[in-house]
Amino acid sequence: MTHSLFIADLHLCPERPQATQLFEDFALHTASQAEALYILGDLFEYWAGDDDLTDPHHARVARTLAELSQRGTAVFVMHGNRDFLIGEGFARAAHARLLPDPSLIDLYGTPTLLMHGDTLCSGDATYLSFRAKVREPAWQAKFLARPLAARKAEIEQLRRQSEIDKQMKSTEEMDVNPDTVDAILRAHGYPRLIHGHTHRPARHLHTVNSHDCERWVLDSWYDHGSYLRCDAAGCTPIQI
Ligand code: LP5
Ligand code: MN
Repeated sequence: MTHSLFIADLHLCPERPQATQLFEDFALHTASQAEALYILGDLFEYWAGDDDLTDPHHARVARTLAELSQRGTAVFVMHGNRDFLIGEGFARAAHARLLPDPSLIDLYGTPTLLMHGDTLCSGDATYLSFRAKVREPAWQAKFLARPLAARKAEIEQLRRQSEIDKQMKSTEEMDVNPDTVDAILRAHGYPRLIHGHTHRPARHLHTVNSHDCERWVLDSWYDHGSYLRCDAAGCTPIQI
């Protein structure tokens, strides 16, 4: 049956080669049977700019996606909070299309909203002000003009700071805000919602203005791989 697959939060990096191997096996044996593969953010542990395709690990991931696309599966990539600097250079190398966040698609007759999920965590004020800054085109142009090694060093520093900050945040602060989810569902005509980011895989039901909306949260790829398979009959989460 015609179907599409959804993944997020793989956090691929040279330091965890098993995850990259798992992703390659998944791409070429499982995703290649699907009509489309949607990567909803944080494919990489972090992305310092498309010139980082000189890293053999990153080039290998792009080649895998390009091969998947050549075998007939459409590949879509959405930015996550770790890899929002992915640009057209990566998209070209991976034969992928960059998807805006949010994107509303018709998934076998069911309107489905795709997001990374970070903007749903509206209680995380320090993160959201950081996000607003680094999503400014002028800030990005200035950052990308710096040497790659300096950018990577700054990102490593930021990663450490983020881990410290997260220890001071509550679980609720770092999870989605239910009112924000309801507002997004209302604004988009009560679709199904699929997102990642929180690493809390689940199926939730939101009843908004008497409309029942399904919300799927994708799993991360730390201990194992996982994907959501959707066809005209519905969606099923699968661990690998
Ligand atoms: O990623 P995760 O899930 O662990 O945590 C996120 C939020 N953290 C981040 C930071 C990323 O992990 C770091 C990698 C980003 C690479 C981007 C490349 C280009 C930018 C380079 C800038 C130097 O996204 C975390 C959330 C959590 O999700 C849950 O939703 O809480 O947010 C934070 O921890 C952010 C802090 O609260 C605020 C950090 C401010 C630090 C400012 C340092 C100065 C940087 C200069 C930039 C203007
Ligand atoms: Mn994320």
